Amino acid sequence: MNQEKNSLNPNLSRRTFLKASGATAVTAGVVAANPWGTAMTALADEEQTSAAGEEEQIFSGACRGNCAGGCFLNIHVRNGKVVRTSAREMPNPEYNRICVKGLTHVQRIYSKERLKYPMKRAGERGEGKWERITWDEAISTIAQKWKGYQDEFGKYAFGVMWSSGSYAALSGVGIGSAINRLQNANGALNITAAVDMARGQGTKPALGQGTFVTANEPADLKNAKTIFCWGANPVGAQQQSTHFFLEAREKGAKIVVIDPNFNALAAKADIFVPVRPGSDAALALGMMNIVVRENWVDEPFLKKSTGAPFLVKESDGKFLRQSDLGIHIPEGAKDELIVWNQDSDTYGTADTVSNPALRGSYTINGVKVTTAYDLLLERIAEYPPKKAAEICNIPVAQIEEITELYATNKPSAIYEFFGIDHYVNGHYGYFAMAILAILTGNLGKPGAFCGMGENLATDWINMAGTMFPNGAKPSLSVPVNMLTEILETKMYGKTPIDLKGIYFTHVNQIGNGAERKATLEVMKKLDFIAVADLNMNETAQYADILLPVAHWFEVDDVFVNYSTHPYVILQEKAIEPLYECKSDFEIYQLLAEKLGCSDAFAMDEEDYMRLWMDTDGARKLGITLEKLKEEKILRALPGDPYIYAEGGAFATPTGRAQLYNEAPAPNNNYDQVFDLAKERLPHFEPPLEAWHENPLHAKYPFSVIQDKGRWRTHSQWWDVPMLKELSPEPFVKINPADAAARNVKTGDIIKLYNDRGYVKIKAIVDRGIQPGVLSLPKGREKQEFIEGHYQDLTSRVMNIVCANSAFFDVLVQVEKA
Ligand SMILES: Nc1nc2c(c(=O)[nH]1)N[C@H]1C(S)=C(S)[C@@H](COP(=O)(O)OP(=O)(O)OC[C@H]3O[C@@H](n4cnc5c(=O)[nH]c(N)nc54)[C@H](O)[C@@H]3O)O[C@H]1N2
Ligand SMILES: Nc1nc2c(c(=O)[nH]1)N[C@H]1C(S)=C(S)[C@@H](COP(=O)(O)OP(=O)(O)OC[C@H]3O[C@@H](n4cnc5c(=O)[nH]c(N)nc54)[C@H](O)[C@@H]3O)O[C@H]1N2
Ligand code: SF4
Ligand SMILES: [Mo]
Repeated sequence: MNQEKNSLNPNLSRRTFLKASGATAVTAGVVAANPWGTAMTALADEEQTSAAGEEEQIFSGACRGNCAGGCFLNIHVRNGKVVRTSAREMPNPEYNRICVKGLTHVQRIYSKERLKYPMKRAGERGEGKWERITWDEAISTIAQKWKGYQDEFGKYAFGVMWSSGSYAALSGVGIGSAINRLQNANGALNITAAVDMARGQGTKPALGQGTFVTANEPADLKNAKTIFCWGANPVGAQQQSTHFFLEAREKGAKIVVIDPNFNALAAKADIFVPVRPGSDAALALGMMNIVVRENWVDEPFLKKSTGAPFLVKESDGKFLRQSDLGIHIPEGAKDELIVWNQDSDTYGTADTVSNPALRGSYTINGVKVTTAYDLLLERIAEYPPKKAAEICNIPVAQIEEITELYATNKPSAIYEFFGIDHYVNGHYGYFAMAILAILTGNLGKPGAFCGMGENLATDWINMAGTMFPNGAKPSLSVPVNMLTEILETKMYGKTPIDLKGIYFTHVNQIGNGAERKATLEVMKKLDFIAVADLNMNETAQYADILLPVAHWFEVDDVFVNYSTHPYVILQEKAIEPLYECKSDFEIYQLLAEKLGCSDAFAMDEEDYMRLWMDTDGARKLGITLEKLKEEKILRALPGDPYIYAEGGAFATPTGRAQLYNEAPAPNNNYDQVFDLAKERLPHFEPPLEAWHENPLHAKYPFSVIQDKGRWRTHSQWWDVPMLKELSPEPFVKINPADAAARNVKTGDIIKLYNDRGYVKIKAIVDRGIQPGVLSLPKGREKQEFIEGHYQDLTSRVMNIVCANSAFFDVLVQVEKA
C-alpha cells in the first residue's frame, strides 16, 4: 500500500487521516463534505488519490448501466487515476442528477473484483480455477470455437447473448450498438434476454412506440392534473424522476399510486390503491365501465385519432378495407380503411369521413361488420366495477373515485414502468391501461400520456448503417428462457438449432435470469462458454474463456439509450483501460478479424460514432460529432417538452391509437398456435402462478415481488465497499399479520421456498406490504444470501405470445429458519 504522507500531518497516511478526522475533506480530489461517515472516506483511499496540488483534469461521461438515470458526470482525473465523480450541469437543470452509485465509480474502477487479464478455465466449470492467458490465445480460442461450430453444425451453432450491462454505441448495448453489427455480420444466433417485453407487447398495438417509448418527457409531468403511478417504483427505480412527481403535486396535481405494496411514492400520494398482484387489467376494465357509464368518453378524440370507428369484419376479425368491397387497388396505392359516415348514412374511407359512426353493425356489399368501439363496449361490459373490485381486492368506491379523477381532472398521465410486466399475463394489463387512456383522450397533449419513458432515439440513430453491415440481415433471435428446450430438441419451432457455444456479454444470466437452476443446466450442457465482463459475476464464474473489459470511463463512446432524460452524452476516455482490459469495441474488432468479417469493423471509434449519428433525423436535431465534442451533451428529443403522439399522431401502422388489435403477433415466433381472438381486445386473466385461486396457493400462499433497490443496478455495484457498508445485506419484507402467524420478527432469518428452490434471508416486518405478498430486493449475489438464491424461486415459463420473464409470477411458502 502506498504510504504517501498527508500534507497536513506527515505522520498520518491519507486514508488514516480521513478515517481519524471523519470530517470534511480538505484536498481537491476528495469529496468536499462527508455525509456518509466512514463509508465515504473509503473513496479517499490513497491508492486512488494523489498529492494535493496536482492538476485535475475533468472528462465528460455518462453513468450508463440500466437504471434509466443516464446521469451526466464529471470524471475527475489526477495523475492518471479517476479520483472522483460529480454531477455535471445539464442544459436543462431540471435534469441535473447523480446518485450514490454514480458517486462511487472510483470503487468500481479500482475494485478488487475487477477482472485483470484474459483467463481460461483450469478446473471444472464453475469451480473457480483459472489460468492467465494472452489476448491472442483468448481471441483465437473463441473465434476457433465460434467458427468451428458454425462450419460443422450451422450458423446457429454459436450464439451471442447480451442484456443491459451498459448502454453505448460502441462498447455498450442498445440501438445501433456495435455488438449488433458483429452478430449480424456473422449470422450468429441472437439469444435475447426476454425481460421487460410485456410492456411493449401490450402497449404497442394500442399506442405504437415513439422515440421516447410512449411517454412525454419527465419535465412534462408538472403539466398533469392527475398522475397515476401504476406499477412503478420511481423512488427506488427512477430516482431521478421522483422530484417531477413532487413538483407536480406542489402545483396541485393529484397523485394516485396503484401498487400491491405501499411503495415510497405512496407516502406522497393522495390515493393509494393496493391492488392484488397481477390484477391490473381487471382494474382498467372496471374503470372503463365507469367512463362509459358516466359519459366521460372523449368522442371527438375517438373519431379523429383512433381506430374506434373502424369496421371489423365478422368473418375474420380484420378491419374492412376498400379491397374487401371489390374496389381495385392500383399497385403501390393504399388499401384504405372503411368507416360508416354518420352524416350521410353510408360508408366512406377513414381519411375522408369527418364524422364516422362510433357505434353500429352494418352489412356493406354483403360483408358483415361492427365498429371496433362496439366490440370493445361488449367486452368492457363483462367487467362491471363490482367484478373488477373482487378480482383486484379493492373497494368499488375506490375504483369509482380514481376513475372520476382520471377522467375528469384532466390532463391525466399514467406513469408506468415494469411492475406489471413481470407476470405471465403482463401484456394484457398494459393493453387494457392503454385503452383506458384512449377512451378518455388522455394522450398526445402536455400532461397527458400513458406509458413509460426512456430515450430510444429510434428517430435518429442510424440503425440500418450500424447494425446491418454490407447488407447483412438480422440474425435469428431466440429467448434465453427456451434454451433448455432448444438444447434438448435441437429445434426452435421448425428451425433446426444445434447450439454448442455462447458468447455472453453485458449480462449476468445466472444471477439475473429467471429460474437459476435451469440456467445452470444450460451452462452444463453447452460445449463452450465465453464471458466478457468487468468483474467475476455469477455467470463469469462458469466461463471457459473470460475476457476482462474496460470500465465505462476507460473508453470513448456515445450514450443515449434508455435514459429518462432527453440528452445524448459524449463519453470521453478519462483513463487508459486498467491492467490488460480492452474495450468491448476492440474485442469485436479482434473477433471480427478472426471470424472472417473484418471488413465490417474496418473503422476506428470515431468512424463508428459518425456512422451511428449519420442521419437526417440527427442533423435535424443538430446532433453532430463535432458539436457533441464541443458541448459534451446535446438535446436528443424533438419538441420542448417532448410530447408523444402530439396532436394524435400515433406511431402505429394506421397512424391512430387502436382499441382493437387487428393483427396480433407474438414477439418470438416459433410457429406456435395461439388464440388470435384473445389478443384482439382487452381482457383479464390471472397470473399463471401467483394467484389466490391457483390450487398451488394452498401449498405456497405468498406472491413474491422483487423491487429494484437504490443500492444496485441489477447485479452491478455489488463489489463496492461503500455500498456494502450502507446496505450490508438483503432483507425480505413481510406483512405484520403474516409475520405474527409465523412468529417472525424483524431480524429473524426466514426461508422462502417452492418446488424450484429456496432462499434463506433476514426478514423485515413492514406494514406497507400487502398480506400474502413478500418483497425481495432485486440484484443480490449468491454469496449475500444466508443460503440458497432468490433466483431459484423464479420461473422461466412465458406467455405464448410474449417471450418475457415473469419474475413476480411466483408463489412460495415461508417458514422461520
Ligand atoms: N428475480 C428477478 N430477476 C430479474 C429482475 C427482477 O425484477 N427479479 N429484473 C430483470 C430486469 S428488469 C433486467 S433489465 C435484468 C438485468 O440483467 P442484466 O442485464 O444481467 O443486468 P446487470 O447486472 O446490470 O449487468 C450484467 C453484467 O454486465 C456487466 N457489464 C457492465 N458494463 C459492461 C460493459 O461495458 N461491457 C461488458 N462486457 N459488460 C458490462 C456487469 O458487470 C454485469 O455483470 O435483470 C432481470 N432479472
Ligand atoms: N436503482 C435501480 N434502479 C433501476 C434498476 C435497478 O436495478 N436499480 N433497474 C432498472 C430496470 S432494468 C427496470 S426494468 C426498472 C423497473 O422499474 P419499476 O418497474 O419502476 O421498478 P420495480 O422496483 O420493479 O417496481 C415496480 C413496482 O411495481 C409494483 N408491482 C409489483 N407487482 C405489481 C402488480 O401486479 N401491479 C401493480 N400495479 N404494481 C405491481 C411493485 O410493488 C413496485 O412498487 O428499474 C430501472 N431502475
Ligand atoms: S446509478 Fe443511475 S441514478 Fe445513479 S448515477 Fe448512475 S445513472 Fe445516475
Ligand atoms: Mo429491466
